[in-house]
Amino acid sequence: MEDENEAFYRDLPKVELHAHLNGSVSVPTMERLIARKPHLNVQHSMTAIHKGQRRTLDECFHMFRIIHQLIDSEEDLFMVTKDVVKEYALDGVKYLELRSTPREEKHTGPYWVMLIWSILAAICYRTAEVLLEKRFLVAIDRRNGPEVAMETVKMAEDFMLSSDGLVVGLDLSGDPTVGHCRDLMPALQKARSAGLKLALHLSEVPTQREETELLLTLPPDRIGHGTFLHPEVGGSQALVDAVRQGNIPLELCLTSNVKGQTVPSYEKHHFQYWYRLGHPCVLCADDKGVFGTDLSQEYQLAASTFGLSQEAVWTLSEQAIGCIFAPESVKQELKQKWADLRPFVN
Ligand code: 6MZ
Repeated sequence: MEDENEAFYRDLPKVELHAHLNGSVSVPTMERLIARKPHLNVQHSMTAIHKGQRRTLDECFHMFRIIHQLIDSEEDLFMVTKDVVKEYALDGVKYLELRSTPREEKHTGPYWVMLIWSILAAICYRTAEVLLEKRFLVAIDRRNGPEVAMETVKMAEDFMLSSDGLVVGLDLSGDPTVGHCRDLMPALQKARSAGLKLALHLSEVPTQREETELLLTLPPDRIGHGTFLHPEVGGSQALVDAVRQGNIPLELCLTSNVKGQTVPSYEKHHFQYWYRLGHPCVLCADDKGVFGTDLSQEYQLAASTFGLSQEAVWTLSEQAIGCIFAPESVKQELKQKWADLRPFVN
C-alpha cells in the first residue's frame, strides 16, 4: 500500500521533459511485445535493469537494440506510445515531452515518416483518464552520422509545420562515445534557424569536453545530463559560466545516471551542484522502462538524497514549467494548475 509520503510524490503535479519513447516501455507493455515476437527469444532481463543492478552505458545501448527489434512497426509504436503516455498521466505528469528517433533499418524514406505519424497519432489519442499536455521532439542518433542527421532535421521541420504545434524540437542523443558532434553542426544549425528548439545530450561522459564547447556555441535550449560540465568532475569553470550565462536548463536523470554508471552514487549526482547554484534543473526519468523508475520516484529520490522539504520539491516541479518548449499560453495554464493543486498554506 502507498504511504502518505509516496502519495505526495504521486499527486505532485509534474513536468517530464526528457523521455526516450522506446526506453520508456513498462513491464506489462514489454510482456505483450515479447509475446507477439516469440521467435526473438527475448527475456525481460534483456530490456530492463532491475532494482540494485547496474550496467555500463555500452550495455544500456545494447538493450536499446533489443528493444528496437521488439518495436518495429507502426502498430507496435502506436501501442507503446499510447501506453507510455497513459502511464505518465497516472504518475501525475501534467505536461510531457516525448522524444524518439526515426529509424531507418531495412526501410527508407516515407516509412520513417509513417512511423513518426503513428507516434503522433497515439500522442493525440485522448481518453478521460489521460488529460495531459503533450509535445514531441524528433531525435537524432549521433551514431548515424551527418547525412541522416540532416535528413532528420528536414523531417522534423516538416512535422513542425504540419503537426499543429505537436512537434516542437529536436533531440541529439545516442551513444556518446560514438562519432563527433563537429560533423553534426550543419544539421543542428539548420534546425536552429528553422525554429526547432534544441534539447541536446551534452557532457554525458567525461571525454566530451571539446564537443561540449562546440555545442554550447549554438546554443542549445536545454541540456540533457550535463554530467561532466563542472570542474570537480573534469569539466571547467568556463563551461559552467557559459551554461549559467545562457540560463540553459539541465534535464537531470538520477536513476539513469546511477544505473548506467556515469555517476557513482545518488549522493554524488550533479543535481546537488546545480541546484545549490539556483540554476534551472528539471528532474526527468530518461528511460523509465530500461531503468525501472518513474518520475514520482525520481522526485522522491532527489528529496531523500539531498534533504529537500516537500515545499522545495513543489517549487522544483513548478520551476520546470519555465523550461518547456510549448508556447507561453501553455505555461500560463500549467502555472494555474499548480496554483490550484498547491497543498500548502501560504
Ligand atoms: C543517450 C540515449 C540514452 O529514440 O528509439 N537514448 N541516448 N544517452 C542515453 N542515456 C542512457 N537513453 C536513450 O529511444 C531509444 C534511443 O534513445 C537514445 C538512444 O539513441 C536509444 O537508442 P527511441 O525512442
